[in-house]
Amino acid sequence: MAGPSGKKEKVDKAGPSGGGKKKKDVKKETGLGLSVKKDENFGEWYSEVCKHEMIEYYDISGCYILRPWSMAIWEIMQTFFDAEIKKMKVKNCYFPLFVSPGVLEKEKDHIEGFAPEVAWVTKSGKSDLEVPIAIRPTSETVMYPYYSKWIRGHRDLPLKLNQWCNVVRWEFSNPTPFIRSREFLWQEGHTAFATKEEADEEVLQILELYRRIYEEYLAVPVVKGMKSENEKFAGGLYTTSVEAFIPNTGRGVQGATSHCLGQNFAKMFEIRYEDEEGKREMVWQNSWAYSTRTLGVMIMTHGDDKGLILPPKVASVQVVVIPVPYKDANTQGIFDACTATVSALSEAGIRAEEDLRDNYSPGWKYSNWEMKGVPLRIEIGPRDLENDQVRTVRRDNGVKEDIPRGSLVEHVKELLEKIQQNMYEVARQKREACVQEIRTWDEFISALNQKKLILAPWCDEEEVERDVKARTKGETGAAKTLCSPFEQPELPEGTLCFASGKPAKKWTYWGRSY
Ligand code: 87F
Repeated sequence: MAGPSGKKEKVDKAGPSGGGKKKKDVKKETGLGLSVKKDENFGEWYSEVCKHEMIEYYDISGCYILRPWSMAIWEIMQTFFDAEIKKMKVKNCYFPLFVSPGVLEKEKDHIEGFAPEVAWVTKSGKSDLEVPIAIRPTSETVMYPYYSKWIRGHRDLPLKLNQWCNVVRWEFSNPTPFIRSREFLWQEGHTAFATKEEADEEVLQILELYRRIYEEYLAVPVVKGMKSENEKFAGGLYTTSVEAFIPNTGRGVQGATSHCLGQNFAKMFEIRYEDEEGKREMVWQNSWAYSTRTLGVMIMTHGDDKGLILPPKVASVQVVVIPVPYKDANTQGIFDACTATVSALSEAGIRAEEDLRDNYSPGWKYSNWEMKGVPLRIEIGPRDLENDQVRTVRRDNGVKEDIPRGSLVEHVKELLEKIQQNMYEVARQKREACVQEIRTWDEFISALNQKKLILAPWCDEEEVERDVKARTKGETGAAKTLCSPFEQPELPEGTLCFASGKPAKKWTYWGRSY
């Protein structure tokens, strides 16, 4: 069989993942196919899927190479989000990677819990630096001294800046590509307003953009809601988030956060302005971020035993066109039809590529592009040429169709939209099937053991959340609040908190999390 090393041997028509061979054997012979199933060993499955060809592991633990296949997805999301925040008059900028110890100290109270994760530069060459320099884990302390300098009068407000950058957090708990890495890419928005009302409004506008990234681009359903006092950013006033859920592991995952910082940082960094009457007032601030974690959530949500499945809106290759020549067929005619098909699709703005490599069989190519998650495959063989048609094969559900070349572009556009829609709908149904409403502690524990996404009536007391954490502590991590959804089910009078027995104030999602 032909492996990626490129020997010119043919595989059977069903391709390396078919043909009745066991998966393990196939992998050994061809380097194709996954050695584990998503349901059997999720961790190993995830790691294998990522390696085709989203990331490459690096020789420093917790650091990963983002290969073009994943970087292209990041760039598509970036293009969307960047345009949206520009409509909101947010401007891009770039602040340095390094933080002087002085300003980091200033934020002491809030940084305290985070301190072990801060990485420091202590040497240049062989000599010690006189003063060690921190690498940004986030940029509040880098940026806000300059906000203090730049904001003078009410005409300097609002100040709305964003930067696309990397940050470093020296995590010690088990690193996972995209989900928990020591260096990652993100955007961080930092804004300052004269009034709390303006800040409040922006928090939700940004959160809605995060929802759209997940639901419209990555086809991943999320819940918008409010973080608990325990789980909010300690330096801020309140934290909103979008929360996703991974059914296979039964874990919630914080998708992105949009914080209202209130005036805490304004006090610390003396960010004040003179209002119309000449009074000195403190600004109201927000900060918000989403990171390359988004890709991990997308991979975990959609991938299957054949590999990745990419939503059409973010796939750098939406359609792959593969020639299927038979021995005596008009090979050149088939190749030309493939090239013409790619041209027609490209001209219509569809991201299409042909795979004309002659050292791989069609079956091998099918498996290879399935592994990489390309949403739609087009096959062109002798019979298609004869009938002036192409065969389409959907990655999300395997459905095959013969379509006339005359209506190729409309048809493919329609199919890509259907795939996007279906991927979201399937993911939503899988998540819905995991949601469990509970009312008592026993129901809570039983739902937790069944890997459910738990919706529970809660008294909203910090002490009670700490207690739940302590009582559920185990090898797989403690349960905590994910968020209180903005869309609240009705809470009948007299409903009691599942954990404390006190009157419940709200419905809150609970679970183990990443
Ligand atoms: C790790 C080390 C040092 C998170 C850290 O969410 C500091 C921190 O401040 C830290 N991990 N955080 C909170 C980040 C808050 C906030 N920053 C701007 C955001 C959005 C973007």
